[in-house]
Amino acid sequence: MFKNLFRRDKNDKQREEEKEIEIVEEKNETLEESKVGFFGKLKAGLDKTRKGMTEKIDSILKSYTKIDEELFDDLEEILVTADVGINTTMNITDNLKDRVKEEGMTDPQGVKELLKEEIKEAMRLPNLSNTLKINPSPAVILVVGVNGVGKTTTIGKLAYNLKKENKKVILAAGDTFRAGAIEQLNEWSKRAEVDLVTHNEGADPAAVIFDGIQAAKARKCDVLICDTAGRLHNKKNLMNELNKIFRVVEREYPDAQKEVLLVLDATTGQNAISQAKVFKEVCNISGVALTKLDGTAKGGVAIALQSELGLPVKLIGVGEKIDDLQQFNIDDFVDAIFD
Ligand SMILES: Nc1nc2c(ncn2[C@@H]2O[C@H](COP(=O)(O)OP(=O)(O)OP(=O)(O)O)[C@@H](O)[C@H]2O)c(=O)[nH]1
Ligand SMILES: [Mg+2]
Repeated sequence: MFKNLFRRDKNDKQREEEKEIEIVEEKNETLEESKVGFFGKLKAGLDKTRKGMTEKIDSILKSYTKIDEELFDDLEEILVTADVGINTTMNITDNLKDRVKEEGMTDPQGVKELLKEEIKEAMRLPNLSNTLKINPSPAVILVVGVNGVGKTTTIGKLAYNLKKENKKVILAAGDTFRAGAIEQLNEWSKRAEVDLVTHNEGADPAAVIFDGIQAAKARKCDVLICDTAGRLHNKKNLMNELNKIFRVVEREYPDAQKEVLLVLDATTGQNAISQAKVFKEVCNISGVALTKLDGTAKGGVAIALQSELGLPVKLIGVGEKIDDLQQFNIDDFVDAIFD
């Protein structure tokens, strides 16, 4: 009797364990699937950059029988054309030449793997992380950038992603300047199912951010994301306007994590780099969201931003849909371009 009971117990236990194993396997599969989905989307989004860079590199390397100076010149041209930037390109190829010499490499085909490693190395920044500064909560993300780069869209997508991670998110419609901007953010807040704080068109942006902070505190939100106007300023006006907002955040939310996220449109290539330089002079940019990578061969901009300007790319836009924003990761990014 006891033996039977024990046996039944044991069988039950075994069944439970088997069930657990099944569940774990299922979970791993979904993890695998989402990893494949993530990487597939990244690869698709970087398709044009891959064609402009890796396919050209492949055909150049095939056309050489030995590694010489001319080969490096051709590689440099490809990198510069992909908007990697001249200084970064020179650094990468100088290091590449050293590595080729060190390893006594003679086959041009071997250069590709070394180049990939050197690009990753050039992008690695000491003491800088590619992860958004939002933990532990609460956090404020101020989203800045010029006209039409994708600020509002990126905010909508980011709110959606954070909500999926069970974070309580609130948006503040700090772009009170452009007609229709508040309504556009309202649409995104509905899609992402997060709250929104607004004032009327023409109101003081700093007052909207102030109210956003009060709402975030009262509703115990994890992340407050603030939209700002992308009007083309001169440097002084831009500085004054942003500094007013920063002062409100510092005063009203001193304990919150602060991320100043500069949105740049990858399709504008070197222009994006110039914008980054101006914003860097005006305020403390802590990260970049690089949008519209899906529509351009200029994905090399990400390499220049990291390596030349020391600005960590934190998010990348690979399409217009709500789930087309990804966290940036150096290895995934370079692998997606090269593999
Ligand atoms: N293909 C593609 N389009 C994008 C991406 N991100 C934004 N867009 C598009 O870029 C356009 C401008 O986006 P907005 O979010 O309105 O840009 P903004 O910076 O807020 O513009 P202003 O408010 O006028 O300063 C929209 O048509 C978006 O759909 C992206 O990653 N890929
Ligand atoms: Mg906008």
